[in-house]
Amino acid sequence: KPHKVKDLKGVLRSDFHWGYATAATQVEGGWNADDKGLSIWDTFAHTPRKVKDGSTPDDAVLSYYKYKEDVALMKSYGVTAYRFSLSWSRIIPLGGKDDPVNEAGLQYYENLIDELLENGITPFVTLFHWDTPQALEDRYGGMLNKEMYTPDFVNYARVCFERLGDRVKHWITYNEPGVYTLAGYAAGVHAPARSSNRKLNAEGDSSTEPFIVGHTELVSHAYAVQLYREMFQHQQKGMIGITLHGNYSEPWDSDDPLDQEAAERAREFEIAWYADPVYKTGDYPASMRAQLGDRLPHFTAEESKLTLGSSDFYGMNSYTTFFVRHLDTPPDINDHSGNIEKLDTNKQGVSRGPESDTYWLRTNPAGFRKLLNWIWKRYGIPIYITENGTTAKAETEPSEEVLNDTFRIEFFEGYIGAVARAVKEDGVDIRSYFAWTFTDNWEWAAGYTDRFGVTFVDFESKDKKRYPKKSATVIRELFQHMVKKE
Ligand code: PNW
Repeated sequence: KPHKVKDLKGVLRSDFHWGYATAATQVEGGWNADDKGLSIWDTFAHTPRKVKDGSTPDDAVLSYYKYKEDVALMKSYGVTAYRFSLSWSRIIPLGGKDDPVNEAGLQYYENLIDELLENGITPFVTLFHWDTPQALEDRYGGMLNKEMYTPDFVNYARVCFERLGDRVKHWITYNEPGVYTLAGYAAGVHAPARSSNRKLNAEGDSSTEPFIVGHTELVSHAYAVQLYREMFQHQQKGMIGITLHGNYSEPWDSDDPLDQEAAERAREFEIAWYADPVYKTGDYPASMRAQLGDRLPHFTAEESKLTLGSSDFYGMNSYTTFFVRHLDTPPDINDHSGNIEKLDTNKQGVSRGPESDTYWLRTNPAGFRKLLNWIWKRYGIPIYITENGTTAKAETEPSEEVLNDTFRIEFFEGYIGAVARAVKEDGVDIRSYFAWTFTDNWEWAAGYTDRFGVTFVDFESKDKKRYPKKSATVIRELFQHMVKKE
């Protein structure tokens, strides 16, 4: 029984959506099945030394083949909703607006959506979760080329609205545009692996490309939303928006005004970069313009008008909190964080939280609650939490100890409790919570080594056998307790 949340009975609205989130590349497998085209992640994973364990997502969790079994398991976990992404190159193998649509690819998503609906589970569908068609990357440099890319993305969106929009009422255009740009074009550790860091053997210019690509994401998002609103929303009656990633930043020295400013600047570079144009001003934050000058693109009047208000909700992904300290030196040309230093402890030596199995991720539910408040105060639009979760150390086999995943259980008790307290005590409007993630999966450049699932997957077994962890039960109990009964 949920003990730490006794006082939170029925505080979440009766139509609150909760469940699990996944992404096509991380779970589907069937990487070339039924005429699927390649994505930049297929290319990346098949390049030596890019992925930690040398693995590929060729098979992943085989959910392309096992979706019925997965929906049944999810139903046994009690969910009301499931968030997943569509693979663009499965639907349009060559990606472009004049390239053919692949019926077999669409059929898979129709089957999955129908299976969910028959089981009373609401689909939340992400159009883009990082898997740009390789053909578009080759043809014109993908998102580096806004003029070529935008019509192709809008055409892909149109195909999805036309074919799936009778059944899908919750659309997300982009997942975490900021992680895509910084990991793919600055750090260079994600596809398409561009970076100024020549040690990576990469091409690219990290002082400009992340901001160019970010601008393409915002503008193409805005045009896809305009299309949905003008051509589909009236009849299909769905909602559409974007999901942004943000961790919380706390000042290293909470009494030092320079560290307080640095923490706010870090939040602006990480979150307001995308959120201010969409929800607040139609333009980038002043702190970014001040540091980056013309390396940050300028919105045309039309782009600005179209971007402001282009999301029906705030889609929020967040996992952790950092301490942030100001720097006295001028910003590096390849800095994307607002000229700050990120630290694991504050001035008093307090840790940002217990370590997971993922280097950047530590448990910190208090920071999550502060972030919910920061977003609510700055943007004032209903928040849909679309990802939140953790790995845990030493989950290597489905032993009794591993399946009784205490570390993950404590993470979810803390964070889901923080959601309910933000609603009850702080008055934040929160409408959904999707835990990351349903099963262990292919964690991008970390391969199969980082396990985020509430279901253990035996990747050695031919059929990727699934073993429920206890956290799945705890999450169900938490929401059964906290969601108001009609
Ligand atoms: C998200 N960070 O990525 C993605 O949406 C998922 O596909 C991914 O599996 C999940 O979180 C766990 O990594 C992130 O460094 C990657 O703060 C990096 C960060 C946050 C989210």
